[in-house]
Parts: sequence; C-alpha cells; structure tokens
Amino acid sequence: MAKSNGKKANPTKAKAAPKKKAAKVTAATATNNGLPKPSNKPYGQAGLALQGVRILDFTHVQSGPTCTQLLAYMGADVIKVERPGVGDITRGQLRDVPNADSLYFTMLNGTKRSITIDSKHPKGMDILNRLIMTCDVLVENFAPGALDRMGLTWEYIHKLNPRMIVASVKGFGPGPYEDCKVYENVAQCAGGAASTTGFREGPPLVTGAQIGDSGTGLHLALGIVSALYQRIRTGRGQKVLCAMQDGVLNLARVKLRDQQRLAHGPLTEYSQYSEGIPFGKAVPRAGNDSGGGQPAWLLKCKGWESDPDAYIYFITQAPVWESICDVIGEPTWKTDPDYATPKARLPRLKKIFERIEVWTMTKTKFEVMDICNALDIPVGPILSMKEIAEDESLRKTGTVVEVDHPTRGKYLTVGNPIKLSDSPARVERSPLLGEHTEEILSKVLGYSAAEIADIKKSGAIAPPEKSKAAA
Ligand code: CAO
Repeated sequence: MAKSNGKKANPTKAKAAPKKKAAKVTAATATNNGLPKPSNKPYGQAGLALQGVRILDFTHVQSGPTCTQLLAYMGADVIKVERPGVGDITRGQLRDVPNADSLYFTMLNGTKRSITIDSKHPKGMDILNRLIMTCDVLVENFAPGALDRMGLTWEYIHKLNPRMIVASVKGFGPGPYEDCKVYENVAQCAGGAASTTGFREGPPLVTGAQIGDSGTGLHLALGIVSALYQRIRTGRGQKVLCAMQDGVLNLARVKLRDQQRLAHGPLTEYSQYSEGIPFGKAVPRAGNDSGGGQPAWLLKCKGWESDPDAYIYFITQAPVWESICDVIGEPTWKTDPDYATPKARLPRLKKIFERIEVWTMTKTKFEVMDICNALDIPVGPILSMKEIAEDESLRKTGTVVEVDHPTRGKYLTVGNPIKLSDSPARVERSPLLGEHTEEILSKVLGYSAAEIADIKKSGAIAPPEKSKAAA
C-alpha cells in the first residue's frame, strides 16, 4: 500500500517528472541487486536447483515421501529417519520380491539416504537434535499429535534452529476432523473428488491417480520451496501445512465452479443435459464428460471387444468442427443448423458421439491419433500401464527411469516430471533400511568412532541384539 506524507497534493504545482533517458543495459553494465552474477557454466553444469538444502525426512507411506523424493530429485540432501528394525511400513507392503523392499517403498523413496533412529530413546533424541540443527527443513506426515508426543514441538524445533521449516501433511486442516488419521481414499471422498467421479447412475468412485497422497505431497513441496525462498529475506523458518482434503479440493476446483453455476441453470455441457435429465442440488457425476468448455467423450476403437484399453478420448473442439464432420463422413453437419454451432450441438451430444464412435471403431486408437492430430483435432489414446512402461519417448525424457537395486534388481520408477533446463534430475534407487546411518552420524553430524560404537550399543539406532538384551 502506498504511504501518504500527510500533505495535500497541489495539482497546479505538480510537474511531470522529467523523462529519464533509458540506459542501455549490456551484460557488462547489468547489476544483480546483490545476487550472484549469472553463471557462465554451460546449462546443466551449474549444480542442481536445491543443492545445499538438507531435509530431515520424517515421512512415511505415500504423501510425505512423494514430496521429499521430488525435493531429492531436485538436488536436496534428503535424510530419511526410520524406526530401527522396522522402517517405513511400506518397505514390506505389497511385496513382490521376497525379502526385498517393495515397489511401494522403492518408487517413493529414491535418491534419499536412510538413517535409523529410535526417537523415543534419549540417545536417539540427541541425534535428532543434531539433525535439527543441521537441516533446513523437517518434513513429516505422522498422525496428528505424533510429532509433539516425540517431544518435537514447533517451539522446541524453532528454539534449536530458528531457520528450520517444519512441513506437515495432515488429513484435515483445523476443524472437527483435525485429529483423524487419513489415507488416500478418505481424502478423495472428503475433498469432493469421489462425489463428482463415476457415472450418474452408479456410486461415487475413487480414482487410481493418487490425488490425495501424491497430490498433497506435490502441494507440500511447493510450500517448502516457497518457505525456503521467504527465508532468504526473513532469516527464519515457518510451519507449512497441507491438509489432504484441501489438496484434493484444489484439484477438484472445477467441480466447485460447477456447483456455483448450478444456481444459474443446468450445466449444458454435461451429457445429462443432452439426455434431458434434470439436475439436482449438487454437482452430479459426469462420467467421461470433459469438465471443460469443449464437449468430449470416451469412444471405443478397433479391438475394444478384447482389449480393455482400446479407447480414445475425443474432444469436439469448436474451431475444428468442420474437420470432424469431414473425417467421420458427415459433411452436411457443417452447415446443418442443428449441428453447425456449439450451442445447437449441446442437446445432441449423445447422438454426435455415437456417430463419431461408429468411425473410431473402424480404427485403432493410434490410427485415430494419427488422423486427428494431422487435422488438429484433440484426442487422447487410453494408454495402459504396460504401454507406458514400454514407451521409448518417456524413457528418453527421464519420466520413466530404470534403476538398479542391490536386493530387488532393476525396477522402473517415475522420474522427475518437472524439467528444469539448468538442473538435471537426480533419480537414484531407494536406500536400504539404515544404509547411511553411520555415514550420517560421522560425516554429517561429526560423531567420533567411539561415540558411534556407544550409540550402537545403546539401542538408539538398531534394535538391541536379543542375546545382549537378555544378558
Ligand atoms: N522412532 C520411534 N517411534 C517412531 C518413529 C521412530 N523413528 N517413527 C514413528 N514413530 C512412532 C510415532 O511416534 C507414533 O507413535 P505414537 O502414536 O505412540 O506417538 C507411531 O510411530 C505411529 O505413527 P503414526 O500414527 O503416524 O502411524 P500410523 O501407522 O498409526 O498411521 C497414517 C498412519 C498415515 C494414517 C497417519 O500417519 C496419518 O494420518 N498421517 C497424516 C495423513 C497422511 O499423511 N496420510 C497419508 C498416508 S499415505 O496413504
């Protein structure tokens, strides 16, 4: 907000400020406002975006690990703290290879280091204190209150390290449900996604994309990077909270848009409208309707009888309507007043898509892609996970990456979907449980060999050996 000096402005005295001659800015004269000069290293060789950022990763299951894995891909040093002998519960969940970390774990914890610490052991707490003092961000997604019960309250952490950012995923924000434990599908249901997904005549549906867990992890990563940026100015850390319900709602915002539109009449782009079925009080499930301003539907392609993924998503974008008419063999629809304009088409969408499907069923989904893309008609093939896993172009861009693991062998993971031109992604395998405990104790925290031996005996970083415990 502009400040007033208390004096009234005198318009008659006011003179136009003399125009300054625009200075010619060259590389030699450019000032950097206190920032370092642009690197003259070739792009991709000036380090990684988050190099120098150290994360104390107290996350588990999916939402938190998604966030810290992405930060690790971007170059942060992510130190994952796990319970001795147990580790992240997902290491053993949905196991496909006996005695090896599951894909559930390995695909969410790449490029991290693992240290085992019993946070409820006094020596474990000493280690955590040192980690808090050396890290920039603590990320956690425990059940509400668990971090406080460990003694790691915001006040405690902030006193030890005022620069520390404490980032949390919780199921719900402050309110009646704030103490609830939450998993993916609970968030999808509470965030408005499930009630608006599925077919009108069927029950609410959850989606396979993990918008509650991974979606909230992505939101948290943005919060953390923003807090790191603000810290450059303020010198202090802050709390970052992402509630899964909020994250899902953010992704389902177009449905809240439609909820408000309902007050002003039916949602004409929903196929329910073209079928003459009245709308109720809340946004209905809309099957495969587009959700945007261009009517669309999912259509069968050649082979659909035996291949469950032989489908194409077809968008009848208004500017290419004439090309659509030509390609499907209905040239008269270009001028027929019942079909020529988007408004005229709205009550006839069902019939239009049935006719387009007659054409798509004569082609494979890839043939439809080739024909329509050449005409600028937006279409999308339904790709199976098998097709995606085998897609050469996704491998080339680093979106699908194969890594090697000491106990499970080679596996595919999703690399960094965010491409930075000066920061190549660092996509590596996940760590074994406690693989880096000694390395972190000595190299990051400065413990001596004697101190480490003492810690080992105490049971703070490994479960006490049975024979010794019994003695
Ligand atoms: N040393 C000692 N204790 C440890 C430890 C360590 N290194 N790491 C964790 N623990 C303890 C915690 O202190 C906690 O103990 P108390 O409850 O006795 O205080 C305990 O392990 C379990 O933590 P939790 O409550 O987070 O785990 P849970 O399996 O009971 O619940 C989940 C899991 C996901 C429902 C819950 O963590 C949660 O609601 N998180 C927030 C929302 C979220 O992220 N959900 C998405 C999960 S992915 O689908």
